[in-house]
Amino acid sequence: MAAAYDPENVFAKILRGEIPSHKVYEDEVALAFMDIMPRADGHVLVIPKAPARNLLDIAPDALCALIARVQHVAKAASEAFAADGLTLQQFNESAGGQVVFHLHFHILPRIEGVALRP
Ligand code: DGP
Repeated sequence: MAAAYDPENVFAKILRGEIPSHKVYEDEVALAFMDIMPRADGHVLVIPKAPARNLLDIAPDALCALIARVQHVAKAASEAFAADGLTLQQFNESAGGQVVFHLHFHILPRIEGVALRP
């Protein structure tokens, strides 16, 4: 899991404004935007503004700052979508299910009895 960060990944392009996104939260640490292939209503991605390929590629203090933003956005998404629960997902490297190689957390508001879309 030691591959280098590629600044041409799609989320880096979103951060630079080269690709449009539906932003729902932004500060100096993080950006949150709607997933283009939502697996639940209100499926949001939270990414750090600083380059980090995955969970193992970020300093612990930066991760603490980022996870605070994840919690903030998760609360807002849960309220906005009247969720009964919440699923948080985070994938690392191809073997771990990661497709875009800029660290991100999936926030998936959940409704009782409603499965995630594939
Ligand atoms: P993964 O790396 O497996 O966590 O999946 C990447 C996620 O990013 C997937 O749910 C789809 C989403 N995604 C990929 N490209 C774009 C994009 O250009 N815009 C947005 N908003 N989401 C994207």
